[in-house]
Amino acid sequence: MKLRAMRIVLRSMDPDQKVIYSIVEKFMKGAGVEKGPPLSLTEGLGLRAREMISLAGAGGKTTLMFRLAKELYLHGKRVVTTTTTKILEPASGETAFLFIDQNEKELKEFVSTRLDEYKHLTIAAERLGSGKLKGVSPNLVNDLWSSCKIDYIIVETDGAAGRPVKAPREGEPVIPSSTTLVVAILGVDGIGMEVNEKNVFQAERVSKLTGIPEGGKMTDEGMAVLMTHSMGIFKRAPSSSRVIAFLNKVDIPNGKAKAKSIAQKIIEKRNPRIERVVLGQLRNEPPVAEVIFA
Ligand SMILES: Nc1nc2c(ncn2[C@@H]2O[C@H](COP(=O)(O)OP(=O)(O)OP(=O)(O)O)[C@@H](O)[C@H]2O)c(=O)[nH]1
Ligand SMILES: [Mg+2]
Repeated sequence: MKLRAMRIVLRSMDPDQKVIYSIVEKFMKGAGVEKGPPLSLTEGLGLRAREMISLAGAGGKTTLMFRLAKELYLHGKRVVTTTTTKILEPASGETAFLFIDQNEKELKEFVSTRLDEYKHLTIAAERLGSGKLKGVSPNLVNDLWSSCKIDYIIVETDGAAGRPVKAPREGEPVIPSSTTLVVAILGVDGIGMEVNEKNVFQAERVSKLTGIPEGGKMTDEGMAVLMTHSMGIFKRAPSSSRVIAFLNKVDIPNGKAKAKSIAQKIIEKRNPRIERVVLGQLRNEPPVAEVIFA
């Protein structure tokens, strides 16, 4: 068994098994066994053969959406990217084709007839003046999922105005009910930031949930509360969906240590919905730095 794969197994084992495997792992390290290949996003997120993936939170949703779509596209999958809120218009190279139409029937017709040709389509309802695209209804996303031959739909379901930390407002995130996997994202650069409207999205709500006063500094505990609280990042995740916590930007100075301390606090909170914590660096290689199983 490859060393990395073994670490992943270790976290979900009973204590006796863990001891035995730890010994084997130490032996393999000592014997100079090479580390397994870096994890892809598909492996890190534990994606199944077909998924509707909803992205919520702050600090990397759009970056994750297009990076994951590219990875899946390169593996020959049929992928649709879209949003139920707003996204920045994809740069050239981020999507094979961008189709914009306010008429949902037209959008559906385009996906069902052209996805085989393009393999990756981004769809939206409208181009907004701000360089952003207005998204589609969650009903359309559900409809596409049930009626078109799509391997993966990736949906940005939340907005944070570019900040690394947020607390959702009433009605956020807008997660389609057929979602199979919710990826709840926070940027680890949020740790140490002053909780104010400039740094975090919805500072007042963040303060209320975490107990950190406005003007105080965000902590690892505060980030873990935002991730795990019933009114936190993955609120409104359908009960049938899996949930993964994704701590992004571990490439920043001290980022991995920050991410690990948040991950530790998340695991301690034992939220039964969170199946794993992924430490990510979406603008670097490899995109998955580590996976910690709850
Ligand atoms: N250092 C670093 N920066 C990143 C990483 N991933 C994303 N970013 C940057 O973080 C900022 C926010 O990323 P987005 O992907 O736009 O985040 P978002 O969650 O979609 O943000 P909103 O749509 O505004 O809610 C951008 O400037 C990205 O370039 C990363 O892994 N490391
Ligand atoms: Mg975005």
